[in-house]
Amino acid sequence: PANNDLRLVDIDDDGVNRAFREDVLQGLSEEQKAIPARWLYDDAGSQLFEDITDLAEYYPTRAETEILRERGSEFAEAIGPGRAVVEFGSGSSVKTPLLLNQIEPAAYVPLDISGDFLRAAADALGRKFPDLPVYPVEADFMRRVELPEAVADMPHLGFFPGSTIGNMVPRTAVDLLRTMRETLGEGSMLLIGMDLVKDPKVLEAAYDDGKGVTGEFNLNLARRINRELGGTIPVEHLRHEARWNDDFARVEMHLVAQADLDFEVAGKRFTMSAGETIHTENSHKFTRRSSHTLLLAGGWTPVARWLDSAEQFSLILAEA
Ligand code: AVI
Repeated sequence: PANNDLRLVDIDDDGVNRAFREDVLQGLSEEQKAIPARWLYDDAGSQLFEDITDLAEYYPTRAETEILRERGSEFAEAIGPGRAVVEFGSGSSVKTPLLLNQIEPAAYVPLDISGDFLRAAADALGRKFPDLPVYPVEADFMRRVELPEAVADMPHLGFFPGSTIGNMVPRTAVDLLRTMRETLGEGSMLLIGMDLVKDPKVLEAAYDDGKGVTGEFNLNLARRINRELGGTIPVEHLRHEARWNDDFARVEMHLVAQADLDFEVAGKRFTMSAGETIHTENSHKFTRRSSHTLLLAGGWTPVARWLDSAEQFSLILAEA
């Protein structure tokens, strides 16, 4: 149930990440073992995710970038000039300049929980757009954020690309959309990427690529547990699996035990029978209707929707 929640990072006295340990111990104790997907992103995991975005099978990044490149004049028309663009989780993305280039923004406010990412993103943007005021804010965007005074009176555009919303279960996604609405305020707009339901073969390939990069990304979580929590998980006996769950319209990542396993984490003993899995990620996929329903439940009214030429991915503009 707590799977795919994003919360503040919390380091205790002995340098162990307390929230990580609690999530892992709790998650491994459940009937269906499950660990929240946010723990996939340590340094190694973040690098592996960057590598995933270049893979032939992983279409979402290319599809969304195509929309941003090709449909800019339509965005500009629908959004209008003079907005402060507030990016939720500003990573190191190439997508932001594509948007900023088109819409004549008044300011750019990258929000990120990681100060390092934030400074890197702000510096890169500052070089590309020397005349654009940039106000980085180090914050957990799962909670309401106080925007900088300088942009308080401007109309806001939230930007949440990548279909990251799909990594949350609907209840958490709705909470986040409502929180974003509180952060951005009346009269604001939101431009959000949402990946589309499609042939399960295409989806499973996107999450189980031929080079095994996604497998490494998933297995890195078990390695991280061993590294940071004194774990003895026999990683060589786990296999990466991507599964389409049609009832919930999501791709799930699992680590499947290849034998009966017996291991320790943070001094506690766990067992897995051969074939049993640890569920490590959900990536929900949307239809036109399900994306609109989710946005409406979160307090946003969809006003425009763009797809890439292969109709694999959607970017939706909504208003508060
Ligand atoms: C970050 N997020 C949108 C990616 C996705 O597609 O759900 C994470 C990912 N997991 C495996 N491949 C990519």
